Amino acid sequence: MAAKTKKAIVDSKKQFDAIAKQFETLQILNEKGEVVNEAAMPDLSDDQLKELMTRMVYTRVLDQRSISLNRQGRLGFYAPTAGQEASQLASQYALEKEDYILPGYRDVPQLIWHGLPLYQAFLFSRGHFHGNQMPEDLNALSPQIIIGAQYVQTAGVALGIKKRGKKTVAITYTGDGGASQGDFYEGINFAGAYKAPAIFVVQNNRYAISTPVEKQSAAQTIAQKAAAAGIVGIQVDGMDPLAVYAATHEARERAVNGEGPTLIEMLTFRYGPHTMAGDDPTRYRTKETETEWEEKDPLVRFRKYLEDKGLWNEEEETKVIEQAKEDIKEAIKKADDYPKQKVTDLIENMYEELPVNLKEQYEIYKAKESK
Ligand SMILES: Cc1ncc(C[n+]2csc(CCOP(=O)(O)OP(=O)(O)O)c2C)c(N)n1
Repeated sequence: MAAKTKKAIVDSKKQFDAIAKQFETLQILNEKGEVVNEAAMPDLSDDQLKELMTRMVYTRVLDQRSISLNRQGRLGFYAPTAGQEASQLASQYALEKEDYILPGYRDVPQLIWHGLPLYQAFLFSRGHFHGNQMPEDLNALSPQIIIGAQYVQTAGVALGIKKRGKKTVAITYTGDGGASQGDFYEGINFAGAYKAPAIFVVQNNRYAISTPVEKQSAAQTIAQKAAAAGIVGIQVDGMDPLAVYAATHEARERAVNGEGPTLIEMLTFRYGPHTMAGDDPTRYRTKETETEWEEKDPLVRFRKYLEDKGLWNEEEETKVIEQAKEDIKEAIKKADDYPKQKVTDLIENMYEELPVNLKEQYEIYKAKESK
């Protein structure tokens, strides 16, 4: 006899709705540049607000120039950043100099603003080992290419910081695709278990190359994945520099106060292709989607906000653009003048002690290079 239908033990709709409610998007500055959440407003001086705008404008120019340098064959690997300036730069701006950054391949701007000289960023793009040699006073690892790996490394770096009793944090960045990787879960879980001072950022730009985020996961938000690791999770409007700054600043405070890691999902968009290696975004997203996101542009809304406060104008912006162009010209020249990478450099930088087969090859190249 068939059992009588009972009321379901789990009300799945109720459960999903409750989760969605907990992870509502934080926004402070709307698309028109109006403050919509005064209570969450971060404590930034006028000079700091202008500095953040300066960095975003400068980085947009750097992106445009990097794309054309790549097309001229003067750069190698390049992952465009336009659209992601708020999520990248306002989060970095909430850090202190001693904090560690563990970036992904698209996160070169955060490294630059944390202290990586521009010419080294260009050498990184060219696959030169010097582009991966972080300056002594720069607490950062070079950009990770293996999707998600930086999450596990960040848990380790953050645990190291904790064991040394330092009041600093380790921050890492991945994309929405990265949040499907095993390393993502291992990293947030480990850091959560040890209450390590880590900030895990997911820049949800809606596509992992051509795969839309909806196909990556059944979860309604990426932020909610924090709950399974027992850590704080928050979703922010990643096109809003003030929301990004506020969420990262608060996550940093929590981390240095011994309250453990935070997972921050930033809703953003990359305007360009995934990389300059040849994907064609028109094959996986519509013009309407692109326009919809361009209307959320972080520079446009922040410019409007600052202009209304009398802190920004066209002249100011032109100055930043000209400065960026000049710096880029100088840096690319410095990268061009830097000694070419030798095969022996590559081998020396890979191994502390060479395996026998490489020892032989190393000697052969050493002899060739000395001619
Ligand atoms: C472990 C691993 N698998 C696959 C790849 C190839 N790959 C490079 S980028 C990418 C998509 C990543 O998308 P997402 O995490 O959303 O980051 P985004 O580039 O959009 O910032 C993939 C699959 C890789 N680099 N590493």
